Amino acid sequence: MGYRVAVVGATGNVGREMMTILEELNFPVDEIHAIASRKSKGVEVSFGDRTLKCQDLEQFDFSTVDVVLMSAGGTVSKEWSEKIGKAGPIVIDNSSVFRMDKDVPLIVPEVNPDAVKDIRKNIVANPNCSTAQLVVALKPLHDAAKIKRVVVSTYQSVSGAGKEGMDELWNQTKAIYGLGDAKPKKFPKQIAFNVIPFIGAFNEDGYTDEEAKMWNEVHKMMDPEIKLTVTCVRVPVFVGHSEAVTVEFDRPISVDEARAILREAPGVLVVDKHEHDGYITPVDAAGEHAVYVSRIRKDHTVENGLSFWVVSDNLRKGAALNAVQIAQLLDETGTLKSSSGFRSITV
Ligand code: 2RA
Repeated sequence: MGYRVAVVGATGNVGREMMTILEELNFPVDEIHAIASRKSKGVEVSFGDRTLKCQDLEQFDFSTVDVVLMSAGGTVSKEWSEKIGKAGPIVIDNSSVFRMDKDVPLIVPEVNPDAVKDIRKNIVANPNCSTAQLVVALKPLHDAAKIKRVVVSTYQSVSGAGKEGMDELWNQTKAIYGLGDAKPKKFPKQIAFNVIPFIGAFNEDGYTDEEAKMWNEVHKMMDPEIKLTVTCVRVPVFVGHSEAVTVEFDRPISVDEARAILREAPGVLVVDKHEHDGYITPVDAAGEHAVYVSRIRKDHTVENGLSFWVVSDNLRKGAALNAVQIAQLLDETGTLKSSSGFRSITV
């Protein structure tokens, strides 16, 4: 018994990864539809060894599917996700539009799977890429020793800004050596051979909305009492977000204890030795499923503090993989209606 699945935004970075991961994780698919805007109608995308032609979002009858993985940007989600949810399927929405909606659970399956009980309008939100990997690492530690405060600096790859972001890094890198136009378009400043301490838009308090997303989403999924301060930085890396994280706990927790907790934690791989094969970079994490934790060490400046380095593939755990894992969670909990029309009771 499988499901009728639609992927909206199927030609984008994340949409393509969603197709790949549905296959990789053997999600029970009876039917699959690649959906995109009218201008991409007929564009071919791969699903395993099959080639699918994109169908037009405006023309597609969403009452014929059971689950929709949505990654077509905030404007499309705002217009379409609720309408699609009302037509019957559960929408797993990768935009920020519904993340703070009290009637929409925001889920990372390793962190707050029970939130599936809170689906009220057939939408589940997928968190921001930089939050997803952070909470996978923080949650098991918070369960062991309450987290009081977190300081995070992100090093976010250009693929977080979509294909245009990747093209800009590639073209600028070539242009700087004389092969074309190096003027920034997608990013506010030159990204090749540079770093930009700005992602998203400025808020009134001087933080960016990307930074605010991180504390809001951690509060919703984990604990509103945790204090977070965040600096989000774009770096000239194609795939893989990294985060330098410092955590203050309410009781002493040793490096060895933290390492042991993280080694057992779902979704986490600890790679932490004091040698050059003993820590992970975004290049190592690209194409992988895990959230890697390296460089765990004591923060000598506070009473109960640890610092560490968290890296993950932002297109995977930060987006497509988490969305497919949410679909698996919906399946495992009997929340999803299958193509036979059967819907078991939500846990
Ligand atoms: C970025 N957070 O990296 C975005 C993607 N969700 O730009």
